[in-house]
Amino acid sequence: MAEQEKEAALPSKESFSEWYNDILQKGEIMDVRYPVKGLYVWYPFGFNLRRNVYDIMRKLLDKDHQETLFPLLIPENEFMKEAEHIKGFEDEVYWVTHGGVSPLDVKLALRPTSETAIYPMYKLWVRSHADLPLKLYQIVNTFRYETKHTRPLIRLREITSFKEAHTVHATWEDAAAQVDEAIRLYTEFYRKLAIPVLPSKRPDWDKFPGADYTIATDALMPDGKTLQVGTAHHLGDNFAKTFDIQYEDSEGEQVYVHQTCYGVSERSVAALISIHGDEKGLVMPPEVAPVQVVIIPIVFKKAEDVLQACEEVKEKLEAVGIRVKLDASDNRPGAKYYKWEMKGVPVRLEIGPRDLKNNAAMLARRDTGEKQQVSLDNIEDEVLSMFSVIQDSLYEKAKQEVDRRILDCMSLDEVKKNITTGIAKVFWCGEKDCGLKLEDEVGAGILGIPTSQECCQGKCVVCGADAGTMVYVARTY
Ligand code: A5A
Ligand code: ZN
Repeated sequence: MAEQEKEAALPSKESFSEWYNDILQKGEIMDVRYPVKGLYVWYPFGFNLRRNVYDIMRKLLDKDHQETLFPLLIPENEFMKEAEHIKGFEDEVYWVTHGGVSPLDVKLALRPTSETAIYPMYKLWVRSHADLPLKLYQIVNTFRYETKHTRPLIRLREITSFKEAHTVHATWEDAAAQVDEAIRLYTEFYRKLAIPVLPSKRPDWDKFPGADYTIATDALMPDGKTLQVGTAHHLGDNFAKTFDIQYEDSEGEQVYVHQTCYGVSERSVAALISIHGDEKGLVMPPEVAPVQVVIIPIVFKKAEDVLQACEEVKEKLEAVGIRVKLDASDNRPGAKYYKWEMKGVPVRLEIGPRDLKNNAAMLARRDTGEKQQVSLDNIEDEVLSMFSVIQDSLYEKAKQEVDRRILDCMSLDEVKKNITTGIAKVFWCGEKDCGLKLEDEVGAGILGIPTSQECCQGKCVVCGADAGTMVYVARTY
Protein backbone atom coordinates (compact mmCIF):
# COMPACT_ATOMS: atom_id res chain seq x y z
CA MET A 1 0.00 0.00 0.00
CA ALA A 2 1.32 3.45 -0.83
CA GLU A 3 2.13 5.72 2.11
CA GLN A 4 -0.63 8.15 1.23
CA GLU A 5 -3.18 5.33 1.14
CA LYS A 6 -2.13 3.92 4.50
CA GLU A 7 -2.56 7.30 6.08
CA ALA A 8 -6.01 7.62 4.65
CA ALA A 9 -7.24 4.16 5.77
CA LEU A 10 -10.18 4.03 8.17
CA PRO A 11 -9.97 2.93 11.80
CA SER A 12 -11.15 -0.59 12.54
CA LYS A 13 -14.92 -0.95 12.63
CA GLU A 14 -14.47 -2.38 16.12
CA SER A 15 -14.02 1.21 17.26
CA PHE A 16 -17.34 2.03 15.70
CA SER A 17 -17.65 5.63 16.80
CA GLU A 18 -14.29 6.64 15.35
CA TRP A 19 -14.91 4.64 12.23
CA TYR A 20 -18.29 6.32 11.78
CA ASN A 21 -16.98 9.85 12.13
CA ASP A 22 -14.12 9.12 9.79
CA ILE A 23 -16.18 7.53 7.04
CA LEU A 24 -18.59 10.46 6.94
CA GLN A 25 -15.64 12.69 6.09
CA LYS A 26 -13.59 10.38 3.85
CA GLY A 27 -16.66 9.03 2.07
CA GLU A 28 -17.76 12.66 1.56
CA ILE A 29 -21.16 12.18 3.14
CA MET A 30 -21.30 14.92 5.81
CA ASP A 31 -19.04 17.74 6.82
CA VAL A 32 -19.28 18.10 10.57
CA ARG A 33 -17.45 21.41 10.79
CA TYR A 34 -20.50 23.67 10.64
CA PRO A 35 -20.29 25.99 13.65
CA VAL A 36 -23.64 25.14 15.27
CA LYS A 37 -23.98 22.09 17.50
CA GLY A 38 -26.18 19.39 16.02
CA LEU A 39 -26.20 20.90 12.52
CA TYR A 40 -24.19 19.33 9.73
CA VAL A 41 -23.62 19.86 6.02
CA TRP A 42 -24.30 17.38 3.24
CA TYR A 43 -21.44 16.99 0.81
CA PRO A 44 -22.76 16.74 -2.75
CA PHE A 45 -21.87 13.03 -2.84
CA GLY A 46 -23.77 12.41 0.39
CA PHE A 47 -26.67 14.42 -0.88
CA ASN A 48 -26.74 12.33 -4.02
CA LEU A 49 -27.04 9.21 -1.85
CA ARG A 50 -29.77 10.90 0.16
CA ARG A 51 -31.67 11.69 -3.02
CA ASN A 52 -31.56 8.08 -4.16
CA VAL A 53 -32.74 6.89 -0.74
CA TYR A 54 -35.62 9.34 -0.68
CA ASP A 55 -36.55 8.56 -4.29
CA ILE A 56 -37.27 5.04 -3.08
CA MET A 57 -39.40 6.41 -0.28
CA ARG A 58 -41.31 8.65 -2.69
CA LYS A 59 -41.90 5.81 -5.10
CA LEU A 60 -43.35 3.67 -2.32
CA LEU A 61 -45.56 6.43 -0.92
CA ASP A 62 -46.74 7.93 -4.20
CA LYS A 63 -48.81 4.82 -4.93
CA ASP A 64 -51.51 6.05 -2.57
CA HIS A 65 -50.21 9.15 -0.78
CA GLN A 66 -49.81 12.69 -2.08
CA GLU A 67 -46.79 14.84 -1.40
CA THR A 68 -47.36 18.28 0.09
CA LEU A 69 -45.53 21.10 1.83
CA PHE A 70 -46.54 22.99 4.97
CA PRO A 71 -44.91 26.02 6.59
CA LEU A 72 -41.95 25.70 8.91
CA LEU A 73 -43.35 28.14 11.48
CA ILE A 74 -46.20 27.21 13.82
CA PRO A 75 -48.05 29.85 15.86
CA GLU A 76 -47.80 29.32 19.59
CA ASN A 77 -51.56 29.05 20.10
CA GLU A 78 -51.85 26.12 17.67
CA PHE A 79 -48.74 24.47 19.02
CA MET A 80 -50.07 24.65 22.57
CA LYS A 81 -53.45 23.03 21.89
CA GLU A 82 -52.75 19.35 22.48
CA ALA A 83 -51.69 18.83 26.09
CA GLU A 84 -49.77 15.54 25.75
CA HIS A 85 -48.07 16.72 22.59
CA ILE A 86 -46.82 19.91 24.25
CA LYS A 87 -45.56 17.99 27.25
CA GLY A 88 -43.57 15.74 24.95
CA PHE A 89 -41.99 18.51 22.93
CA GLU A 90 -41.83 21.70 24.98
CA ASP A 91 -38.23 21.18 26.06
CA GLU A 92 -37.16 20.65 22.45
CA VAL A 93 -38.75 23.59 20.67
CA TYR A 94 -36.87 26.50 19.16
CA TRP A 95 -38.93 29.69 19.23
CA VAL A 96 -38.90 32.62 16.87
CA THR A 97 -39.70 35.62 19.04
CA HIS A 98 -38.68 38.61 16.94
CA GLY A 99 -39.12 40.02 13.45
CA GLY A 100 -36.06 42.17 13.16
CA VAL A 101 -35.97 44.12 16.40
CA SER A 102 -39.73 44.02 17.08
CA PRO A 103 -41.08 41.32 19.37
CA LEU A 104 -43.75 39.20 17.62
CA ASP A 105 -47.35 39.34 18.91
CA VAL A 106 -47.55 35.57 18.61
CA LYS A 107 -44.38 33.55 19.09
CA LEU A 108 -43.63 31.09 16.31
CA ALA A 109 -42.28 27.58 16.84
CA LEU A 110 -39.85 26.02 14.40
CA ARG A 111 -41.66 22.74 13.71
CA PRO A 112 -40.21 19.83 15.71
CA THR A 113 -42.77 17.76 13.74
CA SER A 114 -45.84 19.05 11.90
CA GLU A 115 -49.04 17.83 13.55
CA THR A 116 -49.90 21.29 14.81
CA ALA A 117 -49.09 22.90 11.45
CA ILE A 118 -51.10 20.41 9.41
CA TYR A 119 -54.16 19.64 11.51
CA PRO A 120 -55.71 23.14 11.60
CA MET A 121 -55.79 22.85 7.79
CA TYR A 122 -57.17 19.30 7.94
CA LYS A 123 -60.07 20.80 9.90
CA LEU A 124 -60.83 22.93 6.82
CA TRP A 125 -60.19 20.22 4.27
CA VAL A 126 -62.10 17.29 5.74
CA ARG A 127 -65.89 17.64 5.26
CA SER A 128 -67.48 14.31 4.52
CA HIS A 129 -66.64 10.62 4.44
CA ALA A 130 -65.95 11.08 0.74
CA ASP A 131 -62.80 13.03 1.70
CA LEU A 132 -61.45 10.00 3.56
CA PRO A 133 -58.99 8.44 3.76
CA LEU A 134 -56.67 11.40 3.30
CA LYS A 135 -52.99 10.48 3.03
CA LEU A 136 -50.40 13.23 2.68
CA TYR A 137 -46.69 13.38 3.32
CA GLN A 138 -43.89 15.89 3.21
CA ILE A 139 -40.10 15.71 3.30
CA VAL A 140 -38.81 18.69 5.24
CA ASN A 141 -36.38 19.93 7.82
CA THR A 142 -37.50 19.94 11.43
CA PHE A 143 -35.84 21.31 14.53
CA ARG A 144 -35.41 19.67 17.89
CA TYR A 145 -33.32 21.06 20.68
CA GLU A 146 -31.88 17.66 21.57
CA THR A 147 -30.07 17.55 24.88
CA LYS A 148 -28.60 14.06 24.49
CA HIS A 149 -25.25 13.76 22.69
CA THR A 150 -25.74 14.97 19.11
CA ARG A 151 -24.35 12.90 16.24
CA PRO A 152 -24.33 13.44 12.47
CA LEU A 153 -27.30 11.75 10.73
CA ILE A 154 -28.34 10.14 14.02
CA ARG A 155 -29.28 12.78 16.57
CA LEU A 156 -29.65 16.18 14.97
CA ARG A 157 -30.95 19.49 16.08
CA GLU A 158 -31.88 20.25 12.51
CA ILE A 159 -33.25 17.09 10.96
CA THR A 160 -32.85 17.83 7.27
CA SER A 161 -34.69 14.85 5.81
CA PHE A 162 -37.76 14.37 7.96
CA LYS A 163 -40.32 12.40 5.97
CA GLU A 164 -43.62 12.65 7.79
CA ALA A 165 -46.91 11.20 6.59
CA HIS A 166 -50.23 12.26 8.11
CA THR A 167 -53.35 10.26 7.37
CA VAL A 168 -57.02 10.72 8.25
CA HIS A 169 -59.55 7.92 8.51
CA ALA A 170 -63.20 7.36 9.32
CA THR A 171 -62.69 4.77 12.05
CA TRP A 172 -60.18 3.73 14.69
CA GLU A 173 -59.82 0.37 12.93
CA ASP A 174 -59.02 1.99 9.59
CA ALA A 175 -56.30 4.02 11.27
CA ALA A 176 -54.93 0.89 12.95
CA ALA A 177 -54.75 -0.82 9.56
CA GLN A 178 -52.84 2.21 8.22
CA VAL A 179 -50.28 1.93 11.02
CA ASP A 180 -49.67 -1.68 9.99
CA GLU A 181 -49.43 -0.57 6.38
CA ALA A 182 -46.89 2.09 7.32
CA ILE A 183 -44.71 -0.51 9.04
CA ARG A 184 -45.02 -2.73 5.97
CA LEU A 185 -43.95 0.21 3.77
CA TYR A 186 -40.97 0.97 5.98
CA THR A 187 -39.91 -2.66 6.01
CA GLU A 188 -39.98 -2.64 2.21
CA PHE A 189 -38.11 0.67 2.09
CA TYR A 190 -35.38 -0.71 4.35
CA ARG A 191 -35.26 -3.94 2.36
CA LYS A 192 -34.19 -1.82 -0.62
CA LEU A 193 -31.42 -0.38 1.54
CA ALA A 194 -30.55 -4.01 2.43
CA ILE A 195 -31.34 -3.31 6.07
CA PRO A 196 -33.37 -5.74 8.16
CA VAL A 197 -35.56 -3.91 10.67
CA LEU A 198 -37.30 -5.11 13.80
CA PRO A 199 -40.81 -3.73 14.29
CA SER A 200 -42.11 -3.58 17.84
CA LYS A 201 -44.86 -1.91 19.78
CA ARG A 202 -43.33 0.63 22.13
CA PRO A 203 -44.30 0.49 25.80
CA ASP A 204 -46.85 3.10 26.81
CA TRP A 205 -44.34 5.40 28.46
CA ASP A 206 -42.32 5.54 25.26
CA LYS A 207 -45.09 6.25 22.76
CA PHE A 208 -45.36 9.42 20.69
CA PRO A 209 -46.77 12.34 22.70
CA GLY A 210 -50.49 12.43 21.92
CA ALA A 211 -50.72 8.93 20.41
CA ASP A 212 -52.81 5.91 21.40
CA TYR A 213 -49.85 3.71 20.57
CA THR A 214 -46.58 3.66 18.61
CA ILE A 215 -44.99 0.95 16.51
CA ALA A 216 -41.34 1.50 15.74
CA THR A 217 -38.75 -0.12 13.53
CA ASP A 218 -35.24 -0.52 14.87
CA ALA A 219 -32.02 -1.42 13.11
CA LEU A 220 -29.08 -3.10 14.79
CA MET A 221 -25.88 -1.08 14.52
CA PRO A 222 -22.42 -2.71 14.40
CA ASP A 223 -21.67 -1.80 18.02
CA GLY A 224 -24.71 -3.73 19.23
CA LYS A 225 -26.83 -0.66 19.94
CA THR A 226 -30.13 -0.24 18.16
CA LEU A 227 -31.21 2.77 16.16
CA GLN A 228 -34.88 3.70 15.85
CA VAL A 229 -35.17 4.26 12.14
CA GLY A 230 -38.90 4.79 11.75
CA THR A 231 -42.06 5.13 13.77
CA ALA A 232 -45.78 4.88 13.05
CA HIS A 233 -48.26 6.33 15.50
CA HIS A 234 -51.97 5.68 15.98
CA LEU A 235 -53.30 9.07 17.04
CA GLY A 236 -56.85 7.88 17.71
CA ASP A 237 -59.22 10.85 17.75
CA ASN A 238 -57.02 12.77 20.19
CA PHE A 239 -55.86 15.42 17.75
CA ALA A 240 -59.23 15.39 15.97
CA LYS A 241 -60.88 16.51 19.20
CA THR A 242 -58.26 19.18 19.85
CA PHE A 243 -58.29 20.55 16.32
CA ASP A 244 -61.98 19.84 15.73
CA ILE A 245 -61.55 17.66 12.67
CA GLN A 246 -64.92 16.07 11.90
CA TYR A 247 -66.65 14.54 8.92
CA GLU A 248 -70.27 13.92 8.12
CA ASP A 249 -70.93 10.20 8.09
CA SER A 250 -73.49 8.47 5.85
CA GLU A 251 -76.26 9.14 8.38
CA GLY A 252 -75.51 12.86 8.37
CA GLU A 253 -73.89 12.81 11.83
CA GLN A 254 -70.75 14.85 12.56
CA VAL A 255 -68.06 12.49 13.88
CA TYR A 256 -64.42 12.90 14.80
CA VAL A 257 -61.84 11.43 12.42
CA HIS A 258 -59.08 9.02 13.44
CA GLN A 259 -55.55 9.78 12.47
CA THR A 260 -52.07 8.33 12.07
CA CYS A 261 -48.67 9.77 11.39
CA TYR A 262 -45.40 8.08 10.58
CA GLY A 263 -41.90 9.30 10.08
CA VAL A 264 -38.40 8.47 8.90
CA SER A 265 -35.30 10.66 8.92
CA GLU A 266 -31.71 10.61 7.66
CA ARG A 267 -31.12 7.96 10.27
CA SER A 268 -31.96 5.74 7.28
CA VAL A 269 -28.73 6.93 5.67
CA ALA A 270 -26.83 6.49 8.95
CA ALA A 271 -27.98 2.87 9.23
CA LEU A 272 -27.10 2.17 5.60
CA ILE A 273 -23.58 3.51 5.97
CA SER A 274 -22.97 1.86 9.33
CA ILE A 275 -24.32 -1.59 8.61
CA HIS A 276 -22.73 -2.17 5.20
CA GLY A 277 -19.52 -0.16 5.36
CA ASP A 278 -16.14 -1.74 6.07
CA GLU A 279 -12.56 -0.70 6.69
CA LYS A 280 -12.08 0.27 3.05
CA GLY A 281 -15.01 2.65 3.19
CA LEU A 282 -18.61 2.79 2.12
CA VAL A 283 -20.40 -0.24 0.70
CA MET A 284 -23.49 0.83 -1.20
CA PRO A 285 -26.46 -1.32 -2.08
CA PRO A 286 -26.77 -0.92 -5.87
CA GLU A 287 -30.34 0.45 -5.53
CA VAL A 288 -29.05 3.68 -3.98
CA ALA A 289 -25.37 3.93 -4.96
CA PRO A 290 -24.67 7.36 -6.49
CA VAL A 291 -22.15 5.59 -8.74
CA GLN A 292 -23.13 1.99 -9.46
CA VAL A 293 -20.27 1.02 -11.74
CA VAL A 294 -16.81 2.44 -12.15
CA ILE A 295 -14.80 1.53 -15.23
CA ILE A 296 -11.02 1.58 -14.87
CA PRO A 297 -8.98 1.40 -18.09
CA ILE A 298 -5.78 -0.55 -17.50
CA VAL A 299 -3.43 1.29 -19.83
CA PHE A 300 0.31 1.71 -19.70
CA LYS A 301 0.84 4.00 -22.62
CA LYS A 302 -1.92 5.82 -24.43
CA ALA A 303 -4.01 2.90 -25.58
CA GLU A 304 -6.78 4.38 -27.64
CA ASP A 305 -8.49 1.06 -28.26
CA VAL A 306 -8.83 0.38 -24.53
CA LEU A 307 -10.24 3.83 -23.85
CA GLN A 308 -12.56 3.42 -26.80
CA ALA A 309 -13.80 0.08 -25.44
CA CYS A 310 -14.35 1.64 -22.01
CA GLU A 311 -16.43 4.41 -23.55
CA GLU A 312 -18.54 1.86 -25.39
CA VAL A 313 -19.14 -0.13 -22.23
CA LYS A 314 -20.10 3.06 -20.42
CA GLU A 315 -22.64 3.92 -23.10
CA LYS A 316 -24.08 0.41 -23.08
CA LEU A 317 -24.56 0.53 -19.32
CA GLU A 318 -26.00 4.03 -19.33
CA ALA A 319 -28.46 2.98 -22.01
CA VAL A 320 -30.11 0.63 -19.49
CA GLY A 321 -30.15 3.30 -16.79
CA ILE A 322 -27.02 2.33 -14.83
CA ARG A 323 -25.09 5.16 -13.10
CA VAL A 324 -21.53 4.82 -14.45
CA LYS A 325 -18.22 6.61 -14.00
CA LEU A 326 -15.29 6.09 -16.31
CA ASP A 327 -12.12 7.01 -14.45
CA ALA A 328 -9.68 7.90 -17.21
CA SER A 329 -7.61 10.15 -14.96
CA ASP A 330 -3.83 9.87 -14.82
CA ASN A 331 -3.77 8.18 -11.40
CA ARG A 332 -2.41 4.67 -10.99
CA PRO A 333 -5.09 1.92 -11.09
CA GLY A 334 -4.39 1.16 -7.40
CA ALA A 335 -5.15 4.72 -6.38
CA LYS A 336 -8.34 4.60 -8.43
CA TYR A 337 -9.46 1.35 -6.80
CA TYR A 338 -8.86 2.88 -3.43
CA LYS A 339 -10.83 6.02 -4.22
CA TRP A 340 -13.91 4.25 -5.59
CA GLU A 341 -13.85 1.61 -2.89
CA MET A 342 -14.06 4.40 -0.34
CA LYS A 343 -17.11 5.69 -2.21
CA GLY A 344 -18.75 2.28 -2.02
CA VAL A 345 -19.23 1.71 -5.76
CA PRO A 346 -20.79 -1.77 -5.94
CA VAL A 347 -19.15 -2.93 -9.18
CA ARG A 348 -15.76 -2.15 -10.70
CA LEU A 349 -14.92 -3.08 -14.27
CA GLU A 350 -11.27 -3.26 -15.26
CA ILE A 351 -10.52 -3.30 -18.94
CA GLY A 352 -6.99 -3.74 -20.30
CA PRO A 353 -5.45 -4.79 -23.62
CA ARG A 354 -5.49 -8.47 -22.65
CA ASP A 355 -9.16 -8.35 -21.60
CA LEU A 356 -9.97 -6.66 -24.85
CA LYS A 357 -8.37 -9.46 -26.84
CA ASN A 358 -10.74 -11.85 -25.04
CA ASN A 359 -13.65 -9.47 -25.56
CA ALA A 360 -13.98 -9.38 -21.78
CA ALA A 361 -13.66 -7.26 -18.67
CA MET A 362 -12.71 -8.07 -15.09
CA LEU A 363 -15.62 -7.45 -12.72
CA ALA A 364 -14.86 -6.84 -9.04
CA ARG A 365 -17.53 -6.76 -6.34
CA ARG A 366 -17.12 -4.09 -3.68
CA ASP A 367 -18.94 -6.07 -0.98
CA THR A 368 -16.89 -9.29 -1.13
CA GLY A 369 -13.88 -8.27 -3.20
CA GLU A 370 -14.50 -11.23 -5.51
CA LYS A 371 -13.40 -10.93 -9.11
CA GLN A 372 -14.63 -12.65 -12.24
CA GLN A 373 -14.28 -12.31 -15.97
CA VAL A 374 -17.36 -11.19 -17.87
CA SER A 375 -18.03 -10.97 -21.57
CA LEU A 376 -18.39 -7.55 -23.15
CA ASP A 377 -21.18 -8.76 -25.42
CA ASN A 378 -23.89 -8.76 -22.78
CA ILE A 379 -22.10 -6.69 -20.19
CA GLU A 380 -25.26 -4.84 -19.16
CA ASP A 381 -27.01 -8.10 -18.27
CA GLU A 382 -23.95 -9.30 -16.36
CA VAL A 383 -23.88 -6.08 -14.36
CA LEU A 384 -27.62 -5.97 -13.68
CA SER A 385 -27.69 -9.53 -12.45
CA MET A 386 -24.65 -8.82 -10.28
CA PHE A 387 -26.56 -5.90 -8.76
CA SER A 388 -29.33 -8.15 -7.59
CA VAL A 389 -26.83 -10.70 -6.26
CA ILE A 390 -25.10 -7.94 -4.27
CA GLN A 391 -28.37 -6.45 -3.08
CA ASP A 392 -29.54 -9.82 -1.72
CA SER A 393 -26.20 -10.75 -0.30
CA LEU A 394 -25.88 -7.48 1.65
CA TYR A 395 -29.33 -8.01 3.10
CA GLU A 396 -28.67 -11.65 3.99
CA LYS A 397 -25.41 -10.79 5.66
CA ALA A 398 -27.06 -8.08 7.74
CA LYS A 399 -29.98 -10.35 8.56
CA GLN A 400 -27.70 -13.12 9.77
CA GLU A 401 -25.92 -10.63 11.95
CA VAL A 402 -29.20 -9.54 13.54
CA ASP A 403 -30.36 -13.13 14.04
CA ARG A 404 -27.04 -14.01 15.60
CA ARG A 405 -27.23 -11.07 17.97
CA ILE A 406 -30.77 -11.51 19.31
CA LEU A 407 -30.82 -13.90 22.21
CA ASP A 408 -33.61 -15.16 24.45
CA CYS A 409 -32.63 -14.41 28.02
CA MET A 410 -34.15 -15.87 31.17
CA SER A 411 -32.51 -13.69 33.82
CA LEU A 412 -31.44 -10.10 34.29
CA ASP A 413 -27.81 -11.22 34.37
CA GLU A 414 -28.20 -12.84 30.98
CA VAL A 415 -29.81 -9.66 29.68
CA LYS A 416 -26.93 -7.57 30.97
CA LYS A 417 -24.46 -9.83 29.24
CA ASN A 418 -26.22 -9.98 25.92
CA ILE A 419 -26.91 -6.30 25.48
CA THR A 420 -23.19 -5.63 25.36
CA THR A 421 -23.25 -7.09 21.85
CA GLY A 422 -26.88 -7.03 20.77
CA ILE A 423 -30.51 -7.45 21.68
CA ALA A 424 -32.01 -9.46 24.52
CA LYS A 425 -35.49 -10.97 24.28
CA VAL A 426 -37.17 -11.50 27.63
CA PHE A 427 -40.52 -12.26 29.16
CA TRP A 428 -42.20 -9.24 30.67
CA CYS A 429 -45.53 -9.16 32.48
CA GLY A 430 -46.43 -5.80 30.95
CA GLU A 431 -46.49 -3.85 34.23
CA LYS A 432 -44.86 -0.45 33.99
CA ASP A 433 -43.07 -0.91 37.33
CA CYS A 434 -41.40 -4.08 36.14
CA GLY A 435 -40.53 -2.45 32.83
CA LEU A 436 -38.87 0.54 34.42
CA LYS A 437 -37.07 -1.65 36.92
CA LEU A 438 -35.82 -3.84 34.11
CA GLU A 439 -34.51 -0.83 32.19
CA ASP A 440 -32.89 0.55 35.31
CA GLU A 441 -31.20 -2.69 36.39
CA VAL A 442 -29.66 -3.51 33.03
CA GLY A 443 -28.98 0.08 31.97
CA ALA A 444 -30.77 -0.29 28.66
CA GLY A 445 -34.15 0.37 27.08
CA ILE A 446 -37.16 -1.79 26.34
CA LEU A 447 -37.69 -1.41 22.60
CA GLY A 448 -41.09 -3.04 22.66
CA ILE A 449 -43.13 -6.10 21.92
CA PRO A 450 -42.24 -7.58 18.50
CA THR A 451 -45.23 -7.22 16.16
CA SER A 452 -44.85 -10.80 15.03
CA GLN A 453 -44.12 -13.35 17.66
CA GLU A 454 -45.00 -17.00 17.60
CA CYS A 455 -44.75 -17.57 21.34
CA CYS A 456 -45.49 -17.93 24.17
CA GLN A 457 -45.89 -18.30 27.90
CA GLY A 458 -43.21 -17.61 30.46
CA LYS A 459 -42.39 -15.81 33.67
CA CYS A 460 -41.66 -12.09 33.89
CA VAL A 461 -37.91 -11.68 34.20
CA VAL A 462 -38.42 -9.10 36.96
CA CYS A 463 -41.37 -10.21 39.14
CA GLY A 464 -41.82 -13.81 38.09
CA ALA A 465 -45.52 -13.39 37.27
CA ASP A 466 -47.01 -15.11 34.22
CA ALA A 467 -46.09 -13.29 31.03
CA GLY A 468 -47.66 -13.82 27.63
CA THR A 469 -45.23 -11.75 25.60
CA MET A 470 -41.54 -11.22 25.14
CA VAL A 471 -39.92 -7.82 24.63
CA TYR A 472 -36.75 -6.64 23.01
CA VAL A 473 -34.24 -4.96 25.30
CA ALA A 474 -31.20 -3.15 23.94
CA ARG A 475 -28.84 -0.28 24.37
CA THR A 476 -30.14 2.41 22.07
CA TYR A 477 -28.90 5.45 20.22
N1 A5A B 1 -44.80 13.04 13.65
C1 A5A B 1 -44.22 11.76 13.90
C2 A5A B 1 -44.05 11.01 12.64
C3 A5A B 1 -42.89 11.92 14.63
O1 A5A B 1 -42.41 13.02 14.80
N2 A5A B 1 -42.35 10.80 15.07
S1 A5A B 1 -40.93 10.71 15.79
O2 A5A B 1 -40.77 11.73 16.76
O3 A5A B 1 -40.82 9.36 16.29
O4 A5A B 1 -39.86 10.94 14.69
C4 A5A B 1 -39.86 10.13 13.53
C5 A5A B 1 -38.51 9.52 13.29
O5 A5A B 1 -37.57 10.57 13.11
C6 A5A B 1 -37.96 8.72 14.46
O6 A5A B 1 -38.42 7.40 14.43
C7 A5A B 1 -36.46 8.79 14.23
O7 A5A B 1 -36.08 7.78 13.33
C8 A5A B 1 -36.29 10.15 13.57
N3 A5A B 1 -35.77 11.16 14.50
C9 A5A B 1 -36.39 11.67 15.59
N4 A5A B 1 -35.61 12.59 16.20
C10 A5A B 1 -34.47 12.67 15.47
C11 A5A B 1 -33.26 13.45 15.58
N5 A5A B 1 -33.09 14.35 16.56
N6 A5A B 1 -32.30 13.27 14.65
C12 A5A B 1 -32.48 12.39 13.65
N7 A5A B 1 -33.58 11.64 13.50
C13 A5A B 1 -34.57 11.77 14.40
ZN1 ZN C 1 -43.33 -8.28 36.08
